[in-house]
Amino acid sequence: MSDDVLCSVNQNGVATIVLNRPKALNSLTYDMVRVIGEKLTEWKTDHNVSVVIIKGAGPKGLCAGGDIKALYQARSSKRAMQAAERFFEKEYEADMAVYRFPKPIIACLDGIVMGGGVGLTYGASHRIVTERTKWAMPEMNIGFFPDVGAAYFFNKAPGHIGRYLALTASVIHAADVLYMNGADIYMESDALEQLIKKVEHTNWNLVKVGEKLDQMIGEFRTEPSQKSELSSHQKTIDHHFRFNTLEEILQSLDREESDFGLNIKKLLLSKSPFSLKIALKQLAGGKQKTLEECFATDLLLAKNFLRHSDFYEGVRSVLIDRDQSPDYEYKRVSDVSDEAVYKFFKPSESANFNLS
Ligand code: QUE
Repeated sequence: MSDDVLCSVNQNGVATIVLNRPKALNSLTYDMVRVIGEKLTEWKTDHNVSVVIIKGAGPKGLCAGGDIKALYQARSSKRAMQAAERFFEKEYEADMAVYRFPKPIIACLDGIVMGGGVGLTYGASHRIVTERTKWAMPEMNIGFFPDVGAAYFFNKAPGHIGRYLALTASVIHAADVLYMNGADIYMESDALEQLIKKVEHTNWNLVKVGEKLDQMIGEFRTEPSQKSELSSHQKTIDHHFRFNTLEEILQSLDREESDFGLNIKKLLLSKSPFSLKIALKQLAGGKQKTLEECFATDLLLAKNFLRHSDFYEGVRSVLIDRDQSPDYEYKRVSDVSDEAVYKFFKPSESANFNLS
C-alpha cells in the first residue's frame, strides 16, 4: 500500500485525506483516486465519521492535477493506454463521491489547486481559500480539455466567466475563486491551520455538526484583502464569450482595444485550436446536462484525447521537453472542421466505454 494518499479517522469523528506526493505537487495517481473514492464510500455510512478534511502535504499546495507524466506513457503501449483510461474513470468517481457525500467536507484550497485538485474540491460543502490560493483549470496549456466536471461547474460561474477561465487557462486567486463559485470561505493560511487543529480536537460525536462547524469557521474567516478582478472584467468577458463559435469569439476580440481584451486573444491563439473548439462545445453542451452526464462526457472526451496527438504534444512541450512550442495538428482555428469536432463527441471504436 503506497503512502501517496494518507487516510485516517480520529477518536473525535474527524476523517482526513492528505494528498501526499509533495515533490510532484500532490498530482494524482491511479492509486490515490481509487483510495479516495473507496474511503468516501466507506465513510458515508460510518457512524464514527462526522466530518471529512481534504488537504495537501508540503508547502506548495493542495494538488496540481493528474499525474500527467504517467498519462504521457499511454502513447507507448496498449497496456499504458488502459491504465490511463482507468485513471480517468476512478478520478471522476472520486470527484463525484465528493459531490454526493452526505456529511460536511472541509476542502483546504491553500496554495496550488489546479485541474484534478479543482475536481476533488468543487463538490465539497466547505471550500476554504487563502491568500496563497492559485486556482486554475490549466488543461488548455497541454492540448487537453477542462475535465473533472468543468462543463458542470463552469456553468455555475456568473455570465461567461467559466468559458473565459476554461479557454484561457487563467490562474486566479482567492477573491476570484469565491466570485466564480469555486470556494465558499476565505481565511488566512495560518488561520486555516488553526481551524483544522480545532476541528481535529473537537468531539463531533454528540453535537449538531453543521451548526458547530459553521460557528467554528466563523471564528477564523475573514475577507480577501483584494477585490475580485474577474468581477471588474465581467462585462468585457460576457461580451466576447457569449458566442458559441470560436471564430465569433476571436472576431469579437479583434474589435477590442483594452489590454485585457488583447491579452485574451493572445492567450487563445497560443492554445491548440482543436482543444479550444472541443472545450467550447463541451461547455455549451454542459448547460443542459446533469452532473453525471457531464462526467460521462468528460470520460468519453478523455479517452478520445488519449488517442489524439495534440494531448501528447501539449504535455511534451510543457512538462517533458519544456520548450513551450507545441506543434499541434491543426495550426489555425479555421483548419478544425465542425465535423471533426462533432465526431470527437462520439465513442472511439478502440475505447472501452463502460461506465460502472
Ligand atoms: C496543465 C496541466 C497540468 C500541469 C501543467 C499544465 C497538470 C499537472 C501538472 C503537474 C505539475 C507538476 C508536477 C506534476 C504534474 O502540470 O494537470 O507531476 O510535479 O498535474 O500546464 O493540466
